[in-house]
Amino acid sequence: MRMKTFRAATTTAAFAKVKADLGEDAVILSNETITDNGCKCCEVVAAIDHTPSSSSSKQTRDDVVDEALQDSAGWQREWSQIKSQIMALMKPQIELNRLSPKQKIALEYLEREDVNEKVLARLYCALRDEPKRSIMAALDPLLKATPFEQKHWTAKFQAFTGPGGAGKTTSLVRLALQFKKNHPRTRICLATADGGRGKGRLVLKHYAELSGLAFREIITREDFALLHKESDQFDVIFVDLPGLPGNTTLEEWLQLYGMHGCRDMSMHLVLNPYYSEAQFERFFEKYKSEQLASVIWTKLDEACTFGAVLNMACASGLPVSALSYGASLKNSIKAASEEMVWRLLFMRTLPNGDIQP
Ligand SMILES: Nc1nc2c(ncn2[C@@H]2O[C@H](COP(=O)(O)OP(=O)(O)O)[C@@H](O)[C@H]2O)c(=O)[nH]1
Ligand SMILES: [Mg+2]
Repeated sequence: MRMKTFRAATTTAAFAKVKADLGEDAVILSNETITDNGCKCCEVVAAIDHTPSSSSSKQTRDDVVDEALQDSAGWQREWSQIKSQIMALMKPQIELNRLSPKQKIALEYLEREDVNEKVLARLYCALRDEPKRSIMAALDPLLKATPFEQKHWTAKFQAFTGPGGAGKTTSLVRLALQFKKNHPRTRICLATADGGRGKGRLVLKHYAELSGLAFREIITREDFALLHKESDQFDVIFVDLPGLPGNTTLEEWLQLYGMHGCRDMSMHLVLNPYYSEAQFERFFEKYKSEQLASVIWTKLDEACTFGAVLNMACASGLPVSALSYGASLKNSIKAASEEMVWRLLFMRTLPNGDIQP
């Protein structure tokens, strides 16, 4: 048996080191938060029964590329066949002449705004042969908003997840400060699980100190268990989660940190509207979780179409809770309403009234 100790700023980073060095079969013997040179970090002791095989090192780079392409080419061919068959089945059924001229214009407009084919097909089914039905009547059931206000979001833990750079830390700080402004006596804690020494951690710490909010770090599952135990002293705890590395899914990450199934937690997925369709599909797989409760859209000021907001609402069934439209800390995020989203989609109007070119 080979035993080795790994240290890293976070549990995720330490586990990644274990995987890279000892492989998938490594057994974790301990996982603790320790202090190293005055900084908190995670120490994992792992062991493996055998020496990892080095057969892969005999492969040349060309072998590896060939092997990967062989696999993916077959898979991609199959997928694109399925996709084109589905589209071929659907397309002829979308007969635009079964819509009124007004409905047709609305559908064509939404297509230009990057509303995807699945959503357009649903709208078409709701409108066809009903020339008097308004586009809004068909759209209404597809998208809901639950404004990010204290009365709507009552769980003790409000966690922010999503890809790196999406605007999680920024939105979290802005929304926490809004809670504080609207209800000054609320006992708020800002907790970071995003990298022991990362920039997000410093931002959160800075604003917590500046605004008299409590601050906690979550480096291992022990830290979260501890925070959970002391959670009675806070009314709300905002948790900043990291962008997840590699193939790690949100569910796996939550299991690792003991947050999986935490009943008193609402999780908000932070996204930008200008990712590609393929990227959205990937994020959808990576971040899907029973614990997700809403989507927060950020960087609206940098987007030129907003179809993604509707696409995501239809695919996930999640309400939109906040809309962010600027890098500055003040006046750049609003608790979402359905009207705001429709203005965004149909008039390219941001929640502050600015119109996107
Ligand atoms: N233009 C614009 N920039 C934003 C917005 N929200 C966040 N940012 C910027 O995006 C960058 C990444 O944000 P951050 O909160 O650190 O992302 P995280 O990695 O998801 O935590 C920062 O420079 C933010 O100032 C927004 O709504 N509009
Ligand atoms: Mg961050």
